[in-house]
Amino acid sequence: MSSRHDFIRALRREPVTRRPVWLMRQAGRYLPEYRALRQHAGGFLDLLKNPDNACEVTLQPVRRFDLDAAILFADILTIPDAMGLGLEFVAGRGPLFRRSISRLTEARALPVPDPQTDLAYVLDTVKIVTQELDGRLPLIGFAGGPWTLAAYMLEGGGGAREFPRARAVVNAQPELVEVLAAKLVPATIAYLLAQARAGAEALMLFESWAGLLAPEGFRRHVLAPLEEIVTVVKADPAAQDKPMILFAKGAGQHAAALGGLGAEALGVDWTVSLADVRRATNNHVALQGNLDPAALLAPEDALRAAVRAVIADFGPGPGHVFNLGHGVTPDVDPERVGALVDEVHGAPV
Ligand code: 1CP
Repeated sequence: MSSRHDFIRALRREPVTRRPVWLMRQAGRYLPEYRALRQHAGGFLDLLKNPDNACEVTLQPVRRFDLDAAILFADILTIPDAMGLGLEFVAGRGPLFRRSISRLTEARALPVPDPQTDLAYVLDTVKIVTQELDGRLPLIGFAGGPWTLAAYMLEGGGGAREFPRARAVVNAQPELVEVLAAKLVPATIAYLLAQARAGAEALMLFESWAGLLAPEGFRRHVLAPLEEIVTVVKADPAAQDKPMILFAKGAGQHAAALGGLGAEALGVDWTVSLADVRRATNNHVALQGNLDPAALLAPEDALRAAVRAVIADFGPGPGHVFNLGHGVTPDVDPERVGALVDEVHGAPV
């Protein structure tokens, strides 16, 4: 079934009326209206777990800018939280869990959450947002990739960007990562399908810490679980016509393998060329990306030139969703985001 949304059409590599654009972390701290609501609500978790607040935050960027998709305001850490790890959010330190996992017995004892009960707040947000959008824009549902979630669960605390504990486990006790994946894969499948049933029109997996792994670990802990998720989700009538996007940050050299997992699109970070990824994937998948997020800190002329350079790098033909190579940072001036969107939409398709 064809879609009238350019975003969905681009993910299927169909012709578009203009190049679609949305930005990772388009909702967030760079928006004064986000900071105000967050303060009023009490904190990040009070935004996340309250569907009316989460809906409002989801809609803030699409009200302000002419974006082509909304992304559900939630977090990838909702699944480990629902497994009982206890998500906390400490200002200045980011997310962390009250409990971490260090033993096989602890991993084996983790429950697989039922999204209808354990993540009802997310599904309620999807329903409310879908109602509010009323078909004007598609909503992106998402989940974290199993490796990235496992890395947080093994590490426990936030702020440890290099994940030393998680990487030690990959080397010393890879079966612990696999036991976690055996819980996270079915949990993620159920979660994504529930979001699709609640109204999400595209589904994205964030494997944000894929770049930490050596090639063998990447195959075992990133490719294999993602393939299982994509295969099962795609086989379900609830999600058959909902394009999937895989974003494995720092994994540009694995583009060919990622492109063969069955998802319609790959998210691409800014360290690789879209033209190279297109070649590596034989032009069989759509690409989403990949402006360096720091370009939003440059003067407007330089930003607009950087946007045109990404578009030129992608080259002719359908299948490009413009995005950053990672999220909008809190220090960005919202006016720059407006200029970016304007430049993308003004470019020829
Ligand atoms: O107010 C605040 O300070 C909260 C900052 C914040 C926000 C806005 C966090 C905490 N999460 C979110 C929302 C969020 N997280 C979205 C919403 C939709 C949007 O993009 O607008 C999404 C898709 C995520 C996904 C997410 N959370 C990822 C994957 C994407 C990425 O950035 O790589 C990751 C790694 C997280 C964990 C997380 N949650 C929050 C922070 C600060 C982090 C990163 C922590 C770390 O670096 O370890």
